[in-house]
Amino acid sequence: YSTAAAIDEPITPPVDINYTKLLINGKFVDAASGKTFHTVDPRTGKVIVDVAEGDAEDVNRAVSAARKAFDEGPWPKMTAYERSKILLKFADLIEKHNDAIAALETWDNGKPYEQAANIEIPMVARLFRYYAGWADKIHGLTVPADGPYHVQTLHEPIGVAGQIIPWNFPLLMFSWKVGPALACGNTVVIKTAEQTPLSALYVANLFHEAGLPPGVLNVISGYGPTAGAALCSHMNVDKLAFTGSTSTGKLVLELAAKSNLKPVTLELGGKSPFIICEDADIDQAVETAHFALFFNQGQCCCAGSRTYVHESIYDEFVAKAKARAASRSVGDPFKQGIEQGPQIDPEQFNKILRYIRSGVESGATLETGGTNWDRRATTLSPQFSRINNCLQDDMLIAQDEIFGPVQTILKFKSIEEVIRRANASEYGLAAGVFTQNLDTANTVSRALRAGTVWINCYDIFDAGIPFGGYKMSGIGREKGIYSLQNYLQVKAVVTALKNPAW
Ligand code: TXE
Repeated sequence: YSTAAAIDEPITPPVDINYTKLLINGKFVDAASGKTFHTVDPRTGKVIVDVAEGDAEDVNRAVSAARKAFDEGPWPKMTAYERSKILLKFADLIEKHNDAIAALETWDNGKPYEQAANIEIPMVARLFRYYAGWADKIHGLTVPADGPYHVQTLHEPIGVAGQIIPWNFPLLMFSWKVGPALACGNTVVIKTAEQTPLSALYVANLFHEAGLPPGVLNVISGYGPTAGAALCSHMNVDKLAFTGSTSTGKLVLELAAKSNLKPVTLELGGKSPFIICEDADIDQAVETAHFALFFNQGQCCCAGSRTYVHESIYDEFVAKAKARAASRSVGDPFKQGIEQGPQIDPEQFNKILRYIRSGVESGATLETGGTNWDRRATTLSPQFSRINNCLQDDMLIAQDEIFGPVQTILKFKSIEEVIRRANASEYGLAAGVFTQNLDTANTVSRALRAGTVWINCYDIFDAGIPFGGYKMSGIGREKGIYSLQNYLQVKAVVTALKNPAW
């Protein structure tokens, strides 16, 4: 992809799109309504391809298939080792198809191809291998009882898992949801985001090549209020997992409560603080804070979007951070060396521009950017705003999730003060601290109310590290051993002993 032109002459990715239908019961099928919707290239706004649009009826069909595959098997009844081998084979196939999957991801989402090919798709394979490793290590306990009883717990799959994912990391979110669910022996109906349906359909086919029985994984492309809501309300879905906005997360929880009280895990929005102390290595902190915010066009739930810098290094930090933002390479994400592609769609793009305007109107200094990088596409220049006064934490740009390349830099005086300000948010997804002082690192990481605290690093996402939010950033944890709990029921089996003496 190295001979790329500008975005008005977009590079055509070398990948055929073979999978555009819904995957139900092991077959790619049209929507019951026959409807389709466009999936669009964020670089140009042009249609890539039309995709079958699932709605409530298709969700019904998919849930029936998943129910049958769960109740009648073979998936939950297979040996755990057999399940593990299928997950491992799937990971091998992901690796084999890495470049094609990455190309689809970039085409549908606009993220840099190098990021998709070198970081995200390999992480997907890694995550499936991680959960393949768990499949045959899930077991219960024996529990001492106060009487003549033998007590054991069985850790059983919960049943049909309904999963809804967003567009910012389409396949990575697929892996975080599907990996643990399948490893535990559940069956799945997953609804992808309407902006990015392609990569999940592609890999779903690989899953069948790997030997996954029909009905175990069903993939529905479609919209939230139709297909998504139908999945949340379905009486035959035993568990829901959702990643997306906090407002939609509340709806998901409500629909689950109003139907069959299925348990729900939610991974929602954030406004994560990144605290840079006076003893930090400034150059490293500038680069890491830049990455923490601008990575993936700023479209990360855990983006370090409130950069707090100690007053003694504030001016130097701001000058360096501004220079770094101004030098960010923006353009066609298929071109080599491009760090930033277009935002996902005009809706998100306009939301970001509204926040920039609101920041300037309320007194923030816009240091660089602030314009559309390329008027033909939803590609933003990296924005960068500076807020000088501590009192201005109450500005909208310092409170709301912008979900775009807008770095907001605030000044602080003391650790106690910055801890208080960092925690004064409705969100609590992630946080970062840059310091060389062990006591400061310990104090800050223990005091922050956030699901992840990165010290002298950011956005480290190994498969074994749990991820999730405090407060309105969500319920539950994904990845690692913690995600298994989301997909298991615990059954206590109590047996009376005939001869307690033994
Ligand atoms: O999110 P939605 P949107 C934040 C970010 C972004 C904002 C809006 O701030 O600007 O949310 O993005 C499905 N019942 N995040 O509108 O609506 C939908 O089809 C069931 C943070 O894209 O939450 C998609 O599959 N499902 C975030 C998924 O929910 C419904 C990632 C996410 O869409 C539904 C994305 C309904 N009624 C956006 N309505 C993160 N935490 O990473 C929509 N959906």
